[in-house]
Amino acid sequence: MRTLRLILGDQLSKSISSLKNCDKKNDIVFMCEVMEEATYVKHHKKKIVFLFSAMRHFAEELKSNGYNIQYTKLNDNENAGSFKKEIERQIQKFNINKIVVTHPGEYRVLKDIQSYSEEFKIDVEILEDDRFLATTKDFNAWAKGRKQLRMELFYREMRKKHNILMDGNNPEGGKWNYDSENRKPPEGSLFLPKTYNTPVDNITQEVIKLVEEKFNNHFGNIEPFFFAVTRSQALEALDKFINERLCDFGDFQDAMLEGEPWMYHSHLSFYINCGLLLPKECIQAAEEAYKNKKAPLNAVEGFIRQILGWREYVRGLYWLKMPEYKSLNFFDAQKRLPDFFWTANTDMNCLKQCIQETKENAYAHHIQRLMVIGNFSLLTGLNPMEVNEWYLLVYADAYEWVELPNVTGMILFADGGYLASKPYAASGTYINKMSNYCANCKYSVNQKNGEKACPFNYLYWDFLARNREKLKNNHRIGMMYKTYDRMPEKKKVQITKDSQKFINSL
Ligand code: FAD
Ligand code: DLZ
Ligand code: SF4
Repeated sequence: MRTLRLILGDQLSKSISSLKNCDKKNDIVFMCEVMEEATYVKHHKKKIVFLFSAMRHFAEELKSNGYNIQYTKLNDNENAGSFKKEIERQIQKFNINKIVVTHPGEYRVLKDIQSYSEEFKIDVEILEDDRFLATTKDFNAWAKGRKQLRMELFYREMRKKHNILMDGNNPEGGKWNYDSENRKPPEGSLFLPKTYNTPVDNITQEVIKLVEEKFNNHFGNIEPFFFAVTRSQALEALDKFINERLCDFGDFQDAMLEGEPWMYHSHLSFYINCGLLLPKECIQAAEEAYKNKKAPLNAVEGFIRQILGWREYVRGLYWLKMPEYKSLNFFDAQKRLPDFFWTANTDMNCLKQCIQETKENAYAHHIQRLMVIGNFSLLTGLNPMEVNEWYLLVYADAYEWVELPNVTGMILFADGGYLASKPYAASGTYINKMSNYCANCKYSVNQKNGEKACPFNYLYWDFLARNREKLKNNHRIGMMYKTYDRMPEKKKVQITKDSQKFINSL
């Protein structure tokens, strides 16, 4: 009788709870590449290459550390195709009587794993994922009794609890949040360091061949492939960010430039989410840089807030609200995704750039996801199920626990305001201020109506008008109705007409 320790594709950390107290001689450590995971949504090809390569490298590392590793490759003849069937096969092969696994990141997978004890008549132990800084229990306790949840309040608690960027009982520098200093528009003369780039080794090369063969009809480009796939490479990527980009991260956090997908962001989400980096070590590295005067407080606080605040907050919210959260549709938005979400073939230059970069890199930075693609999805009333599926499959850092709250809560306001206090809706003016996209666009950002007008300009007002009953009492957006009401009737009719024409053309 033996114990099987299951390691999922986003659990590639040696300190993972499922490996604690492992009996290296007897226990089986099991990992598998399965068709079901790669196709339940048709993940970006680069994402599959990244994850399979990182899994294979991680398995090699565990093996050299003396663990008894069983690894099923996607193209192994006996591969049974799903977690459940693969587990069943291992139970029979090794006479397994107990499964130990760290809490998975997705509700769907949790339900699957919970069914094993009944189905296979074995003991299943699901352990806390202690790579997160807040347990789901901690989060639920914090959320209890609150009508609305606000990230900022949660974040302050986390700062205090973990003693991060604190000066005694007060926040470092006297303020909790330095966002007001972090909204600089891009400057043409910015020096942008290159993102982390590492040569492809034999393991990755083999995976690239496999993915080209098996997932040829999935979205996205595989090459050039430059992601880190091992722990030591991911640490180099962290180092590179801290030394080369963190100092400007804050100032240009919201800026977008044509042909510059990476800006001053960290590009660490792939590695943090699959376990190659731990969130805590990224936070500590940034805090250390502040203490050593390598980076200013607005940059360091901003970066730490994303990980200690937003990342932990969306994860807590996901587990608090699932499974209901997945079917929310506050605005009853029903429009299907336009084709250009797959081809980038649109005259709207901002969308063209962001979708093309997504296709090339399986990455877009936060403001591209939020204020360009997200804003468009909100204003045109795209169906939340379809938008969620798109975001889940196109980004190499996407797992449902982090993708769903960002899409349903943050961009679509489909939860009616549980995550965000108001919809992130904006006209073309915002995109023009924060990017240089409009200079190369067929549409004119300065025109408000008509054939040549930037569609965001009329869609913004039409969205507010269409959803008035649901939004009029929102104190953060309610004042916009006063502006709308002051518009001449003729202008309002034109807004509706332009918007209907545009939406029908999608
Ligand atoms: P940076 O800008 O350098 O930020 C540092 C780190 O903070 C990130 O690596 C990430 O771990 C964390 N972080 C920042 N913002 C968020 C956030 N809103 N939620 C959770 N963590 C955050 N992030 C994902 O990791 N996976 C997703 O599937 C995902 N989907 C998103 C969908 C939408 C519609 C939006 C608006 C945001 C989404 N995000 C997602 C959040 C954010 O856009 C990405 O984490 C970020 O762009 C990753 O790039 P980076 O590592 O360069 O981040
Ligand atoms: C995303 C993904 C993919 C594409 N493939 C696998 C796989 O073959 N094997 C595996 O263990 N994990 C994979 N994953 C990650 C899982 O989907 C992830 O563990 C769940 O989404 C839970 O967060
Ligand atoms: Fe986007 Fe409008 Fe600017 Fe064109 S004009 S790039 S559609 S914001």
